[in-house]
Amino acid sequence: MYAQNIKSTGKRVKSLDEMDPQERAFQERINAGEKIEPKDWMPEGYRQNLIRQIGQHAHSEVVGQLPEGNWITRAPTLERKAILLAKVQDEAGHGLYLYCAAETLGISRDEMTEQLLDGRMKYSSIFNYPTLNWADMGAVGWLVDGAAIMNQVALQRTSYGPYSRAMIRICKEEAFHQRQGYDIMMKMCAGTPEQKAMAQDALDRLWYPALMMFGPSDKDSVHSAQSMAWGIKTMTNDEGRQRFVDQTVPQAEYLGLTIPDPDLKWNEERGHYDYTDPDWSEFFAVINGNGPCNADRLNARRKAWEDGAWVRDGLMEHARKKAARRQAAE
Ligand code: BYC
Repeated sequence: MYAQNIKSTGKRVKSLDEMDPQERAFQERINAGEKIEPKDWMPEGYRQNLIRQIGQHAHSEVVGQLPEGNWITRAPTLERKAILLAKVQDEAGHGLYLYCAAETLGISRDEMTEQLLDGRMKYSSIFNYPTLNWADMGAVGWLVDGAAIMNQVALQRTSYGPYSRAMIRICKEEAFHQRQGYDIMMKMCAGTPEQKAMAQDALDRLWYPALMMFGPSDKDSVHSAQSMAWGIKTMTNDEGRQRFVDQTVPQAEYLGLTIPDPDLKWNEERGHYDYTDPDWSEFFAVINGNGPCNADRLNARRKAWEDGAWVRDGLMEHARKKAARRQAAE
């Protein structure tokens, strides 16, 4: 795969012959399917690209708690409340695994947070859409976690060891998240006509934002060619999106819901569904800070960071005193 144009992106990456010996040895390890570990030599571009992707992924997990956290107090039953609470706690844990994986590349969590708050780092576009009612909790679990897991299953094979191991743990929990969302949708679709209409409305609003989670179309993807050559990504954005559509259409049929795409149809020749792409101008507006909830999400993160300053300061002071005591005893 390396040293070729990724057909759809047209972006070219270096061939083995164009690499210096160290870079070439690194690329050969990747091509042989070896994992790269934190103390191994790696090209600076590999390190930076991983920090970008893992950092964004970590921020997405943490920001992703906001739209669902909003519904914990309003869950319709004690059981639903307990399940949603557990799911939102899992997202916090996923964020922590991922921040730790990024830290092995030489960036601190404080730096990543600063970069999020000043706009240098992104988080997933999907969390810039509001969750308006309980049906959205079903649709988020079903579609958003469904899209996330489709991407993350592929990332279990990523070339960087700490990221790959974090993904394996995360995928186990993510499968439960997707099922709990689908379970809410099943309940609502078997309920009153009003409940089924709420489920359809949630699908109508979240379908295209879920498709956007896989990133821009391959021809507009900036990083795919190099990330695929380095084994950071193991599928392109359009491949992931197609897999998600193929998996989700039969699930919508089972629920008796209609995907909001009049041109969606099975293509016998390709062995896949044909579908309509999202509105890419909306996608770029959202990732550039102009989605419906961008300001709210960042304000919530900023407030949490500022309100937590005394805890971080206290922990640092405690660590400093402990180290000083240890040193005095030696
Ligand atoms: N949203 O070159 P491209 C979850 C940016 S959360 C925002 O194709 P790449 C969950 C991209 O960063 C799931 N930005 O990028 C949590 C780049 O901009 P920069 C989160 C996006 O990285 C709680 C530019 O567009 N999952 O599981 O090769 C509750 C060009 O894109 C998006 C991950 O983060 C987007 N959707 O491919 C429930 C998975 N798409 O950085 C669920 C890890 C693209 O140059 N990430 N951009 O300024 C990936 O797999 C890849 O980063 C992507 C994009 C496939 C998302």
